[in-house]
Amino acid sequence: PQPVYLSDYQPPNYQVTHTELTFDLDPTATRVKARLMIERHSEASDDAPLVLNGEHLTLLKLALDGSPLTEADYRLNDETLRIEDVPAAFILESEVEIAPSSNTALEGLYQSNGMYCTQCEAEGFRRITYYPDRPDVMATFKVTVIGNATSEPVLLANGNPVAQGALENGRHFVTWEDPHPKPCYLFALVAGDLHKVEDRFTTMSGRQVALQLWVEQENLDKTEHAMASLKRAMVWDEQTYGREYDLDLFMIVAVNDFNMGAMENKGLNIFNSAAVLTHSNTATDAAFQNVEGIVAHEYFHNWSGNRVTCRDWFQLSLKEGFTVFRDQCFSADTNSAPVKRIQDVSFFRTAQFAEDAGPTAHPIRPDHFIEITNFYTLTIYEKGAEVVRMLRNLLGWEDFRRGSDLYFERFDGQAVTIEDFVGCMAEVSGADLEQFMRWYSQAGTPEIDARGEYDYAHAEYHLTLRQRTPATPGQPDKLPLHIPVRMGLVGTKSGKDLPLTMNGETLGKDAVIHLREYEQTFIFTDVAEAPVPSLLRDFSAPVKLHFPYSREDLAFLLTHDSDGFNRWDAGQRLAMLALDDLIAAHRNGVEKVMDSRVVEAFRTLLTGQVSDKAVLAEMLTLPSEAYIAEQQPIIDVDAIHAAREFVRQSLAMALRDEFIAIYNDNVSDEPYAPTPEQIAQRSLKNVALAYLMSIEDEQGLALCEAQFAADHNMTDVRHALTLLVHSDRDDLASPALKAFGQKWAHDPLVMDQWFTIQVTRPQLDVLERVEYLMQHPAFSIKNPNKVRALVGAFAQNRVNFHRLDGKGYALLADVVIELNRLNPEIAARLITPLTRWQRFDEERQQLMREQLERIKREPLSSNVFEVVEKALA
Ligand code: B3K
Ligand code: ZN
Repeated sequence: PQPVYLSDYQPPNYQVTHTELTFDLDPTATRVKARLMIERHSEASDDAPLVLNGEHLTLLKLALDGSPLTEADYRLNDETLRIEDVPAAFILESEVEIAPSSNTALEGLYQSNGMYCTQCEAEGFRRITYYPDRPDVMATFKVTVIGNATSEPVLLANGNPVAQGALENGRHFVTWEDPHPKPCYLFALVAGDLHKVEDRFTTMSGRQVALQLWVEQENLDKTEHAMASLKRAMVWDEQTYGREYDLDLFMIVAVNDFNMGAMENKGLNIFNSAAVLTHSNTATDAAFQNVEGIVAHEYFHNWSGNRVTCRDWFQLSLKEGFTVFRDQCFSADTNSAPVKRIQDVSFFRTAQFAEDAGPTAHPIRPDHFIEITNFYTLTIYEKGAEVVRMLRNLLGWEDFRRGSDLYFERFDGQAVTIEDFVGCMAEVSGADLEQFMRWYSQAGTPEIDARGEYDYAHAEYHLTLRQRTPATPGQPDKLPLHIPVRMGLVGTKSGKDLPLTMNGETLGKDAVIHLREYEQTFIFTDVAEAPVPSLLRDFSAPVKLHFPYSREDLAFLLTHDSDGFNRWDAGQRLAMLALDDLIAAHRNGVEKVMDSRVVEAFRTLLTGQVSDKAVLAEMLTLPSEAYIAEQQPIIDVDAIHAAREFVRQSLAMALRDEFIAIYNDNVSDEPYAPTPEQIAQRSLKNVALAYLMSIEDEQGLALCEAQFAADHNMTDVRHALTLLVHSDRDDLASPALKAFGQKWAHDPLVMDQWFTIQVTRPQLDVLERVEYLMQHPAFSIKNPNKVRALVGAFAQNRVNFHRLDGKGYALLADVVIELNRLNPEIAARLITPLTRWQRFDEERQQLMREQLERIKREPLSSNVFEVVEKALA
């Protein structure tokens, strides 16, 4: 497979102005008729050939302006259909046959639980019909879907229904029209035995929009939260960005087999059922919040993605980075803003930093790829969102909003680039964003080494910041970035933020300084007392910041920093210092001793300094093993696990009574609601329970069993079950696990949780459980949710996946090899943990490489090929 380069971009020679499709559905022989109105681009040469994409299609008919074409008139291969000689404007008609029931890749038209659905982004439309499958070709669509009236009573596509009726042989049809020109990746079709929940929304200009959520019958009671989330998102986008919905109908459909979370098809969003269905008995608080965020994300794409789309797939972060930023802000406004930021950053620093440090590191705008599907990454999405957030912070909200208005107005109905977006921001604000653009082209996580010195005699504080970005594949040398560092100086006597003065200018108590050079010293004057600097507040840039804080400094910031995010981060840094010592002790076979300063810091937290319970729950949560691993030069899986367990148990023993008190104070029998208040209470209570269970405290065990037995809501039940299964008390865990599995055998989303709970336990019997559970009737390798819940979750279980006999790696490779044939997109994602081999000890490096080599010897999809090739480079 050959890479595509951004620098080779050429505008299309032909535009499709209008597309008419007719689908005659059949599991093994669906007929797709296309009627395309095509025009040559004014700048294209007269003899430019027409080249259409098409894969896995059987061509039955082809006609140009009504005249049938014969094989002499065109050239066909596995990927393209090429017609040399075409007029400046013409109608091309084609008919192809496809087989949705054998489409296990879940791209194009496929079947899920008997129902038909589509996934076209990025390049799936070429599996439906011959077409210029690229986002800068935008057409209006008219689509007729013909199906069996009994098995497919519901026939959906984008836009508004304009005609419907009965046909012979028990068949019927519905015709849909979408008046908004769109690229084909936003096309969607759904057909099946679906049931709807309906609501209404009145837009800010007073238009009525019908909202429909389509699900299988048994899921009708799981739609309320998604519908409520949708309405909140619609209001938020009007109030925050002035964006109104633009069709009379907005539909969401839930399907069980879906590669990603969801897809923003115009007017017809298709969702992985896991990303839309919730019920208090089946979904956790985290799932409720996830659903709210994804529903909002896909809805927000209607403007940031659909009305204004990407010129080419290198610009993917244009729509994804901006839309993630929008959904993050929505969730922050709807729930607890500090907790949302803490959770997002915590995930980002664990997973995106790891991606940046590995062999698949790439810029937010890559300059080449083999398989675009491999680039739906944390870098494109989450780092892209961090960069948009930096723009918001650099410009301030008002200018950012004016830039966004200009962007939507100027480029409405167009396919554009990242320069177009940033250009609008620069134009409205007058800001110089030239150096800032490097964030889009330079890969890797920048590191800032900070040093500070207080000069008593002159009442000055000197802060020196040095930046460097480590080399990444293909980018050995890095240029300095424009990094906004939000900061304060916290007085050690007063415990308060000190006024900041630089070069005679008063900056307030919380300011943004701009690091643009490799090294810069910032001198603050009139600093009345010795301060501790609070740097990178609210994670103002996606970087690693190092400062030689003492443990006393961190304990001080933990209680005095005015920035909630940095208070949390001080706690994490303090815990990391203790963990580092313990990891070293474990490696050296020295007895582990708990740092009493950490215990005292936690005691202070537990005895009432923090009023926001959700924030407190986050502050009491230790850095994850994955995050700790990211901080180590070489990952020692066992030492990390042992050190973290030691800290957990030491805290639990020292603060047992406090944890019991917290638990008891936060038990509630109120009816379940996914409100921020209830979620905060549950998370705090459950953090306390986890500490108690880490020492298998009798009282903790009793509370845990009671919480499971009370069966009040899935958050509490799942947490209690997880703690039991992850404890050494198999006598209690086994019956609970069995009861849970029997109770929910009919519900695939709950069974996914049942799988995950079992394969994330730390005991060393997990590999055998995975093998056993892969034979369970509720498991299917063809369903991406199942693969993620069982195999994906196992590969995150660090002590078990990284077993020294290499069996964990071999198991993952077996599954990758099988999925490479069935679903290359999921196969390529699943390899990720193996690609990180360079981070481990030599023995494990060797074992991981062996499995990568084994995969490489297979006949590979381009998806898996690209990842394995990079991993072994
Ligand atoms: N835009 C989709 C991505 C689907 C791509 C799958 N190959 C989901 C989202 O970001 O909203
Ligand atoms: Zn998106």
